[in-house]
Amino acid sequence: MAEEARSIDPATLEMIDKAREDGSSNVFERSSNMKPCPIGLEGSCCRICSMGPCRVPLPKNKEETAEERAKRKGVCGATAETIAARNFARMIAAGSAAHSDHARKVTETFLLAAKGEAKGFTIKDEQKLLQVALNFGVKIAERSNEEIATEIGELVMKEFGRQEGELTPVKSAPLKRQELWQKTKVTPRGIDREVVEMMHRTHMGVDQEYKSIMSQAMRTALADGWGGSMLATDLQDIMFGTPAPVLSQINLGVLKKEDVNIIIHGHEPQLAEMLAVVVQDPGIIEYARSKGARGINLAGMCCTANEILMRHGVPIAGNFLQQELAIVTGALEAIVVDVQCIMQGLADVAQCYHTRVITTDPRAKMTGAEHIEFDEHRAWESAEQIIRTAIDNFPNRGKNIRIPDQKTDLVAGFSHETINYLLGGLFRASYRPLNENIINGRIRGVAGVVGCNNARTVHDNAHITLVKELIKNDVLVLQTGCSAMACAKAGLMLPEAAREFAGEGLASVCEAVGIPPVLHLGSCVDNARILIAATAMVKDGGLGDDISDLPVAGAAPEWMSEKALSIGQYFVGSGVFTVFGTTWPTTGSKELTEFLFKDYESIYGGMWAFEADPYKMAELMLGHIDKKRKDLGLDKARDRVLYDMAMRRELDAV
Ligand code: NFS
Ligand code: SF4
Repeated sequence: MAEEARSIDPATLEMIDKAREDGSSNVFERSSNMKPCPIGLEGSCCRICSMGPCRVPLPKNKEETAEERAKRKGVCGATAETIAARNFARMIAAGSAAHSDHARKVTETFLLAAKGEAKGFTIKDEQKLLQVALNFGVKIAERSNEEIATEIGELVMKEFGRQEGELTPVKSAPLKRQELWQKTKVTPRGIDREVVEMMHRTHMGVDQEYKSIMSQAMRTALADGWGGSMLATDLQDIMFGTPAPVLSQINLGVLKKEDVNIIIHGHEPQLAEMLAVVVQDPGIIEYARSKGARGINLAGMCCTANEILMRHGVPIAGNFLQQELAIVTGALEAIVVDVQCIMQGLADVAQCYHTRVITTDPRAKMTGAEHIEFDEHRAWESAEQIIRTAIDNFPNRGKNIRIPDQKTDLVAGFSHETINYLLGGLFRASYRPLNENIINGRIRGVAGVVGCNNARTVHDNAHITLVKELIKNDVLVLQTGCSAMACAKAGLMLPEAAREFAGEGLASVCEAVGIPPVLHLGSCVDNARILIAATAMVKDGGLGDDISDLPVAGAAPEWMSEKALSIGQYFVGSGVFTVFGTTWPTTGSKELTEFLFKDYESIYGGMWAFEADPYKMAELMLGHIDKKRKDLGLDKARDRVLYDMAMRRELDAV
């Protein structure tokens, strides 16, 4: 790929150039030098036992004869179907494990906070506490928040090791969906149990029927979406506050030349929350000044960034592919990381500059980085030590500093609770107005566009192109993760974007409610918020009685991580048509791919699709949304929409 085709973000392109001038490596350069293995890419390589690795690639450019097909097997006799399904299922298990281990860590901190053993962490959102207590059947009565929280924490902890029955949050799904999961035997029992069983069943010589493997993969993914991820979001909201709309800025231009710049990167919000508080401490600011800085500038990267953006308005320096480029500015004193999506390349890049790479989690260390462990028991002290380390590094800055100008305003903080409130008002919070506008056709449907960046495709391009196409066609877009960041950089997360980019119907609704046409719902574990929003739409009526009836669709146009596959799988299992871009990991088995793309619809009401071109991806999603509208008898309603003043007034009155 030519250099200029690597990203559509000018800040990113400027820093790729600077990295080249400075002789520093980066992900874009490395991806040019590393060709993906075509056999692994299609899921046709099995290396789960030492009789292999066995490669069973689909023959290229010719039809396979039955005889050739029969020979395409691993040493143990495993077929291409089994091999591709095992690979796919294991990726889902890893993704589910990542989200859920994040949830476990949050639960541990939550319990410490409830018991008053984590100074600085408290119960911030009482209303959410009571809501979750209700979900878990925890008695409220005269009990203190701390008592209630302790019981919730203990019950949540048990969800990980639960051996039988059903995960508690599964009961938040529409009834029809729960029945379908019971009937198809994919209701998750315990979070850890499903991941372990998936690993067992994909061990050499266990489950060797691809549909059966994929059935457990579904259960493992549902244990993420309606388990780990949902629980992480709930407990984080209780501890740190449920997000409400907040104005901030995004892109590398949020770094400040005169300040000590610290980026917090990764996924879990605990340390980031504490850093956001400690950087405001007058004593620590004074310390920064004593080293010649004007102040301290904290910014985020990847999903940790989304967490503190949503709750504190902390600016975002960039998404996944920009992490090394933040160092290349020469103005970054420290990049502080916890878990997930952290490139080991950071340590290499940092060698060319003064930046200190600081790992903080005992589960995630990095050769070439320094480790300052974050201890929840003494959260303030840990955060202060990290910030002082960054401040001490300020005088070591070189002369070679260039911070791109680009930064864009955005409004974030759209939790399910906020959407409910914005639409319905405090006293009759509901999704009714959204449903009504879908029914009357001003809004054609709702799309969740989520997921990563991927160096194998043009950075940010597919996200922005797809989302622009969707809102132009009156589809309200809900976003999380690095995808949200891409669209925020393009200015799509401002109320003004409705007039500029959205279709007439969607724009009129956004303007009446005062929201952007693209709503930022948070980090990737916050995809659970999309499940809850979809459920609320079902419960408010008029759009069928299951998520699979709704005119909605999902996409991850630039996915790269195993977590994204787990997310996609639980969306599909929840009844959502879900399209992934970039590459598709099961193309080595036509049968398995057909099963996921076609047969899944009759089983789960939702199915996978693959499409790398964002325009075609939009067409697929719109086609699905229109099909659902037709099934609901709403295709006529759309034609009748006229935008006169009477309708505007009626809309305002909703
Ligand atoms: Ni989601 Fe968020 Fe980004 Fe992808 Fe990584 S940061 S958890 S995995 S790359 S969206
Ligand atoms: Fe080969 Fe079978 Fe071993 Fe896989 S499990 S590496 S297909 S022998």
